[in-house]
Amino acid sequence: MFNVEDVRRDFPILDTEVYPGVPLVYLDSAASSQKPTSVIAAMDDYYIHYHANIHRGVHRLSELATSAYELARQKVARFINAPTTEEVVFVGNATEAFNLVAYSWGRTNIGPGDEILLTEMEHHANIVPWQILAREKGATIRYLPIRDDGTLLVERLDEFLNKRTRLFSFTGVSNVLGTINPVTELVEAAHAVGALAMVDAAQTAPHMSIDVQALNCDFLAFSSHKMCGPTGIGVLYGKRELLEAMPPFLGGGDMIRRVTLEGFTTNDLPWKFEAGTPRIAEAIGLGAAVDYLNHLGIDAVHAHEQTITQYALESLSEVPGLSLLGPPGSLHGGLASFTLGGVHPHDIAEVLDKKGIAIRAGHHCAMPLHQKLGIPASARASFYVHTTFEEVDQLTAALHHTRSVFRLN
Ligand code: C6P
Repeated sequence: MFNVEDVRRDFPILDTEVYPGVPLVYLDSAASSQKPTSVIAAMDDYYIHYHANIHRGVHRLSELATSAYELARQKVARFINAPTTEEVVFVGNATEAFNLVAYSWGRTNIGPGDEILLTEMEHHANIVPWQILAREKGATIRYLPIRDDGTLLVERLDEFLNKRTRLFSFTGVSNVLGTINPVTELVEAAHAVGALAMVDAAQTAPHMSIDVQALNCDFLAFSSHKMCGPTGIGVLYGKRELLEAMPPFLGGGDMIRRVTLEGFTTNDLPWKFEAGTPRIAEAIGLGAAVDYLNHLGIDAVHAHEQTITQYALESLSEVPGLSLLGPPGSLHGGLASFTLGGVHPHDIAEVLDKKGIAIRAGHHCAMPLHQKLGIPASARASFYVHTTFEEVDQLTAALHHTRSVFRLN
C-alpha cells in the first residue's frame, strides 16, 4: 500500500491556494484527474529534447519520437492486457472511441430492425453516437433498467437481449452512481445472443485493473485525462478481426498504405484508425501515467479508493437532508453523488468552492439517468490516489456549513 502523503508530493497542483489562504481540496478527479510530475516531465522532455513528427522522418529526432509514441502504446497494451499493440488505437478521448465504433463498425453492421442495447446509467458518450447511428439506419436502441439502489437489473437481461441485438454497450463504472457493474457477466450475456460487447472504461481504467482478454469484450474505451495522463488522448481497444474488417473512420495521412488519384489502400492496424499527425506528446504523457499507476500498483489504487469512499459514504450519510445516490459498500467506485434538501447542486458547489473544495455539480453528461432518478442534477465528490480522510472531513464539514447557509432544518 502506498503512503498518501508521499503520493500527494507527486502532484504539484495540490499545493495550490484556490483563493488567498484557501488551499485546494480537489474532489473532482472523475471529471479529470490531476497530473503527477512524472507525466508533466515526460511531455516536457519530448518537447524540449526530441519533438518531431513521427512515422515519416528518417532523421534522429523523428526516430526517437516514433519509438516513444509506440512505446506508449506497448505500455497501454500491457496495462489492459491486450494481446497485441495492433488492437490499441489512440483516439482523442473515450467519446471519440464510441464515435469511431458507431461510425465505422456501426455503419457496416447495423441495419433496419437491428437493436443496440445500452443501460439507463450511461454517459452521453455511450448514448448519442448510437442514437445518431440508429436514426440513420432505422435501428432501435433499448436500455437495460436500473434498480432503486443504482445497480443494473441484470436478471432482466433476457428480456432485452435477443437475436436482433447487434451490440451491448455499457459502462464498467457509473460516473454518477459509482456502481461497479459485473462486466464479465454482461459480456457473456451479449455473446450468448450473438451480439458484440463494448465496455465504457472511462471510470474504470483509472481505478482498477482491466484485462480485456479475461473480460473477452469486443471493444473497450477510456480517456487518458482521468487516469493521471494528459487531455487530448484516449484509447480504443478492439479485437483484431473486428478492427481489420472495419472501414477507416477518418481519412488522410498516416492511415493509408498507398494513394493514387483513383483511390487508396489502408495502412495496417492500428494506424489505419490514426489519420493525420497523431497526439505524440499526449501518448508519451499517457505512457508515463501508466508507469505511474503501475508504480503505485493499480490494486493498491483501488483499495485506497475503496477505503476513502466507504468513509465518505458513511460520513456524508450523517449530514441531515443529504441523499446519496448509488449502491452501498464495495459495489461503489471512488465517488459519492448526492442531493442536499432542496439546494441546487450548483449552489452547493459554489459554497464548497469558497472553501477551496472542488466538486462537480449538474447532470454529469448523464441526463437520461437523472430523469430516471427524478432529479434535474446532483452534486458529486470524486476521489483518487491523493485523497485523504481529512479532505473527506472537510467536505462533510462544508456540507454542514452549506445547510446553515441555506437555513435547512
Ligand atoms: N465523464 C464526468 O465528469 P471524455 O469526455 O470523452 O473524456 O469521457 C467521456 C466519458 C465516458 N464515459 C464515462 C463513464 C464518463 O464518465 C465520461 C466522462 C466526465 O463524469 C466528464 S462529463
